[in-house]
Amino acid sequence: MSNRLHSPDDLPADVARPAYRPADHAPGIVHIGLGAFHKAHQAVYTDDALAAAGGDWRIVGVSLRSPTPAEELRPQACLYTTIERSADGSHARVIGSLADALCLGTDRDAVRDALCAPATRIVSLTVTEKGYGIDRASGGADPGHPAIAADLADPGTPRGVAGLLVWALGQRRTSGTPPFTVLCCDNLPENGRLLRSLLIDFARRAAPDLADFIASDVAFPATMVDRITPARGPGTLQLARDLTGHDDRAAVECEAFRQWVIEDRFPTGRPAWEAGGALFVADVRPFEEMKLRMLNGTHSMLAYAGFLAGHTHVRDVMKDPVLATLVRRHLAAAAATLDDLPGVDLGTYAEDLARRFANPHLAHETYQIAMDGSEKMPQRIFAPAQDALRRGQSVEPFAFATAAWMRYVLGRTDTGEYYDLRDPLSAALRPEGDGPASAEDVVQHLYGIEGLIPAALQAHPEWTAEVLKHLGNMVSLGMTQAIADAAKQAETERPAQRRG
Ligand code: CS2
Repeated sequence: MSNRLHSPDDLPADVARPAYRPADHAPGIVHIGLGAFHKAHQAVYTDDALAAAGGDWRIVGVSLRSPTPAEELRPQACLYTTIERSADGSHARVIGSLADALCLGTDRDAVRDALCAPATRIVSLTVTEKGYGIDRASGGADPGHPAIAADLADPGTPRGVAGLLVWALGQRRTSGTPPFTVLCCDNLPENGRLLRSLLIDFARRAAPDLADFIASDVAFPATMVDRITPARGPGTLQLARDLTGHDDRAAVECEAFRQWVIEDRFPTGRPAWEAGGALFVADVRPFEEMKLRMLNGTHSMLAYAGFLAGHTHVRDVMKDPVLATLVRRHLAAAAATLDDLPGVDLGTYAEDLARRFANPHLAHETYQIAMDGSEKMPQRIFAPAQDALRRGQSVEPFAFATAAWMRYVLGRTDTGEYYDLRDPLSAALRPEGDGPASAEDVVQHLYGIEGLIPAALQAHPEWTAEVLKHLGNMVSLGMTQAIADAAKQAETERPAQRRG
C-alpha cells in the first residue's frame, strides 16, 4: 500500500503540522512560481497566519511551465514537508496552506478562474529575476523577452507574468471585481515599483485602456524575502520519509532562519503574516538593499570564485580560509555602502550571514547561485560599487566579484572543463572563439553589452583598473592563485568603514 503523505493527522508526534484544519479555509491568494523557495517561505508564513488568525487565505500555487510541482503536490492533498536543517538537527514541519497546485500549460482554465475569482485578493510571485521580462533601463517590458513577445502577439492566451496579470486585471475590471494586490517576492531592487512599471508598460502596448487603471487602482507593495533554500538534493525525499514516516514527493530543505519585510499596502486585506514573524514597515528599501548587497552580493561573489576554485557547496567555500577572508571583506564592504537602519546592527547581520553560509547541514550549490548572473549582478554588485565610488570607499571587493563573474562567463574551468552558463544572456556574454581570452578583451566585450554594466562604472578609471587587475590574475595565474593574492591584499587593507 502506498504510504504517501495525505493527511496532517497521521504523523509522528515530533513532526509539526498545521494547527488548523486546512479544509476549513478557502483560498485567497494565487501564487505564481510554485518552487522550493515559495514552499519554504511565503507558504510557511501563511501557515502560521492561518494557525494564529484563521481566515480564507490558503494559496492556489501556479507554475507557468513545469507540470512537475502540481504532479508532486496534488496526490498528497497539497501537503508537503519543510525540513529545517541547522546545528539543532533536522526538523520536519508539514505545511497546510497550499489549497491547490496548477500548471498554466495544462490547467489554463483553472488558473484563469483562480485569477478572476473575487475571493482572490492577492497574487504573489516568485518567478526569479529573469522571469518577468523587465527592461531594467526603462523599467518597462522587454519586447525581446520570449514571454513578453508571445503575450504581446496574443494577449488573450497569456503565457508570462505580465500578460497573465494584465489579462486578469482586465477581466476583473470588466466584471466589477476589485483588483488583487500584486506582491513580487523576487530579489529585485524595489520589486513592487518594478513590477508596477512593467505591468503599466505592458498594458500600454497590449490593452491601453487598462494602463491608467493599473496605475491608480492596483497596489504593488514592496517586500524583502529571505530564507536560504537549496534546490532539492538526492537525500531530501529520503530524509522526509525518515522524519515523517511518509512518502513525500514535494518536500523541501531549508535553513532554520527566515525573514520577511513587507510594505503594508493591501487594500483588499492580507493574512496575519506577522504571526509568523513578518515585519510590516512603511519603507522596505533599506532592508532590501541590506539583503541584496550583503547576502545576495556576497553569495554571488563566493559562488563565482568558489565554483571556479573547485568548491561545490557554499559550506565548502566557508571552510576555505582564504575565500572566507574574502567573504568577510565583501560583507563589510557591502555594509559600508548602506545608510543606517534603525534597530539593525550591520556588524551582527554580517556575522550571522557568515554563520548561515557556513551551515554544514545545507548542500547549497555554488553552481545554483552562479545561475543568471546578468540578472543578478546589477543590484548585487554594480549598484553598491557605484555607491562606494560616490562615498569615496574602495571598490576593490566589488571589482574582485565582478572579475570572478567575468571569468565565470568564459564557460570553462582552469582544468579545461566546460560548463553551461545558465544565463538568459549566455549567447551574448561568452566572447567569440575558444582560445585564451585576454582580460582586456573580456572586459571590452562585456562593457559592450548594452544596459548590463552601468556606464558610470565603465567610465571610472579606478574601477576598470581593479577589474582588469583581478581578471588578469585569474586568467594568467589561475583562480586559486588569484584568490590567494586577493586575500593577501585584503588582509593588509583597512576594513571598509561606514561613513556617518
Ligand atoms: C541566492 C538566493 O541563488 C541565489 O542567487 O543568492 O537565492 C538566496 O539564497 C536567497 O535570496 C536567500 O534568501
